[in-house]
Amino acid sequence: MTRGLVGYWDFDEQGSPLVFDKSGQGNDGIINDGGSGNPVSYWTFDEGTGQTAFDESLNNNDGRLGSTTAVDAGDPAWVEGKYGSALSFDGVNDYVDCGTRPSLEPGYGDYTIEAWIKAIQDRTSDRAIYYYYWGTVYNALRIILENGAVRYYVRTAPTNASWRDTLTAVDDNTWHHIVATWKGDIDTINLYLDGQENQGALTKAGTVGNIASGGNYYIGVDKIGAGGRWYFNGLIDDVRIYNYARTPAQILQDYNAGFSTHFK
Ligand SMILES: [Ca+2]
Ligand SMILES: [Ca+2]
Repeated sequence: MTRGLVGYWDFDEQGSPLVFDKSGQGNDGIINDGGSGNPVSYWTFDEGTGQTAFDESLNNNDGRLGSTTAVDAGDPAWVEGKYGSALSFDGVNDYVDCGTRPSLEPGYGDYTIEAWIKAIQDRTSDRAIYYYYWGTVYNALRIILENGAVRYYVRTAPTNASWRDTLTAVDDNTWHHIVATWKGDIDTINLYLDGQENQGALTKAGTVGNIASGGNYYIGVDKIGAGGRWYFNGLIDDVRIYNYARTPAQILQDYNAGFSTHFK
């Protein structure tokens, strides 16, 4: 073996849940703070190869590319990402199936969905980025592109739903940081684009209740099979799920990769 530096952590991340090994050996770590602040799932898509998108959180909510663990038509492609590598979804049949995940189920509680996306222009409906459904495809929490804008939508019964769109379309083939926060106790959604609040009016039909357990999580599609058809068209990177509503200051830091100033 060649002798040299095999681990170098300078802890300069300032707010990231990860500590990066700057030796070039890839020995990155995730901070274990007892679970109060870190993501309950964190898919970096930095594998760059293979059939598994590993969850870097302590919950091991790993996702499978496509319909099987073998190479298949539903596999998104590994490409250069916002940070490291990312996954490219073809808008036709590509997705990641994250399965049934108790650690991601919010019940009545608060949560946050964050991702970097680079979307090809597509002024249609329901291009799914992150999706959880149970029972029927319409009972769901979802973050999607709707006519180019980011939409967060949650529905717990046919007449109980809340949704909100960003004011700005993001399907311009450049990287954008998108965030949706949900506060269950006050039935409120907030949307952030590139570190800043960016949202139209909140629409409510009834009051959203408990998000049932036992459903299925996907990245890049709403649901496979009957009733499912809405695939994302573009790149997705660095998807994080938190079991609380991140604050505007935390979201700005996440956008800036842990720093309070944006360098690029
Ligand atoms: Ca596959
Ligand atoms: Ca990445």
